[in-house]
Amino acid sequence: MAEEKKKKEYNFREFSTCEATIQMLQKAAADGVETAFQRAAEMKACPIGADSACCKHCAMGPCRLNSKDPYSKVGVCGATIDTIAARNFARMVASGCAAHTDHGMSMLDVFREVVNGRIADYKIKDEEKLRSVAASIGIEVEGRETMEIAKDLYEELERTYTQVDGEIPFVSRVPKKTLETWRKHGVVPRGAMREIMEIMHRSHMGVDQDYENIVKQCSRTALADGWGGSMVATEISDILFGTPKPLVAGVNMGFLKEDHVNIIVHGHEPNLFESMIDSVNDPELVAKAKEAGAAGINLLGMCCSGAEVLSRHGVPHAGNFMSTEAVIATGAVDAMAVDVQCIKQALVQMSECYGTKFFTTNPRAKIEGAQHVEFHEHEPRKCTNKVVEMAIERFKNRPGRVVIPQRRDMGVHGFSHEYINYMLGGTFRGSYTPLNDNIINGRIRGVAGVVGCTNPRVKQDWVHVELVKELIKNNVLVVQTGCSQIALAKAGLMKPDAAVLAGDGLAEVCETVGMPPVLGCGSCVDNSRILIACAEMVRVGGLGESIADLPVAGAAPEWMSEKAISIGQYFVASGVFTVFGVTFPTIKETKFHKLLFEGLEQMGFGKWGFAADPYEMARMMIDHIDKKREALGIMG
Ligand code: XCC
Ligand code: SF4
Repeated sequence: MAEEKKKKEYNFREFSTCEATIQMLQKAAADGVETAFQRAAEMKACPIGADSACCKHCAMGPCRLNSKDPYSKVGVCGATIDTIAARNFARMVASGCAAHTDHGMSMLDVFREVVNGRIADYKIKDEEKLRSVAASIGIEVEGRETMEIAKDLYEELERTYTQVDGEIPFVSRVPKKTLETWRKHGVVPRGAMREIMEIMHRSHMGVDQDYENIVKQCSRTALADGWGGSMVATEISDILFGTPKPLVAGVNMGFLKEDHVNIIVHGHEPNLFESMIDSVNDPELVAKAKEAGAAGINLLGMCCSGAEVLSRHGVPHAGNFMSTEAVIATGAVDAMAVDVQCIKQALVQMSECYGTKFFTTNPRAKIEGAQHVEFHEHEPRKCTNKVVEMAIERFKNRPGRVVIPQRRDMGVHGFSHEYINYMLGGTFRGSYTPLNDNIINGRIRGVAGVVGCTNPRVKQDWVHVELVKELIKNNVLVVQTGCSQIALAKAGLMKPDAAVLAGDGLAEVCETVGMPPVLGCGSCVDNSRILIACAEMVRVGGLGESIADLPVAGAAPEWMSEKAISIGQYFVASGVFTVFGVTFPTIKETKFHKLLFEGLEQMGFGKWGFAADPYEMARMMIDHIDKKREALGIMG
């Protein structure tokens, strides 16, 4: 049977549009190694699960309802399709929110120890950012010492997690009218721990069985992610490691170097990466690498922490989520170190096949068969030095042939919300700011956030790239994060000269400012930068009073993770029309689906949309933007 599997022929061009990935998938197949693309092709998605029509919340079940006729049956306890789907959705939000907020909490832990003087390896690098974040939540900054402010900031931000009553600190950044909508519906988050606990409780068997009420808690929990945990992760990372400013950096597998010791860091929390940067630049370790016959040590990122250091320091990025197995097939990766989230268990086996040293580093995320070298923020270099040493060892004894796809894509990355404000902000042109002005005068039709994963159920990168091309062609400025940003970087859209692909109005703005039509903002927690940019657009004026009034839309065209659902829900709850591709975990003819796709908008929130086709997705987003423009009286 296994033999038969290996012989099966695939057309790898159907799996991906990333040439480097295709080349490596072909190589892996020739080497007899299987990847997620083949596994997805062989394992059809479960149709009942895809429709979210099953429940396994208790041992009277699991209960399966009928997707074709969803109201024809109920679960053993009597749960309806709306209850079951809403509860399943709630648990996705809970898990996604937990991932981002736990990441934010790790950052806050490091920050606390830096402030207390117990961590020497990191320091407050961006004092200006520290002051502006503190001021934004009402901490006095005038004439005060940095460390005093930092202590207060730590204490305030801890409330994002631990507060049991009241509102999380960053609601101070939410436009007044948006916040009023949240208060009216009782969805202002108290603290992330409380919201996640409550959503888990409410989705237990026999508790909340009113889908509308469940969706309220979904919003409250998701907002504790977007305006809570994710925002804390972004802001603290900026304070400790520097706020990104645009820089030219490279993406793709061609940045692996055959004559160097190659190390990839893949995951989500920047701490590991920052210390790895120090280790690979340590003269002693560089000397060791040279002794071993290497020309030097070469560090690359993958997935979100990669997107973060790409934005922050210009460290090259090897590829997005669906390239993590493929890159190992190059044989050039001497070590891969991972921390948390989006790490395929299959990477361990893949690494074994190609002799890559694979390390887990976070106590939260061990993988059977992987070597665990634990990373501790108090002595981070112990871990990262060891990984470098092991990588050098592997370089000395590279087992197989090395094949590196010669693709390198340069582009501009690092658009923090501060920089977007600076670039398109100021009050020197007209009554508002150039961004708002250009939206009002119609040069820019609106702004779209295109974000999220890649997924082997669709052709890798293709949906992202086609959608974004269609949007900019129609004068919609695109902001990006995560794996989507990497897809567009590989397609060359992060270069200022990509403005030729934009409509006349957007192209003119890009040429005037010298920016690309697609702005890369960093990792998935950096979606919080997009929220802040939206709040700023409202604050500046001329585009309505709440985020729901703005001519903006969001999309995750190739999503796969529960984190994406949490992100989608917090954008929707913040007032943004958000379209997902691939599949959506609801049945169209149900009340729950109608609430997500229509009802929420009538309540003053945004709403969900779904389209698998990128052109249809673009049309939906542009129609929405036009509808908002019309309501603002700025049509045409
Ligand atoms: Fe993961 Fe964050 Fe999705 Fe990429 S985009 S597959 S969540 S790495 Ni965040
Ligand atoms: Fe079935 Fe209800 Fe138990 Fe879910 S909670 S498994 S629907 S009996």
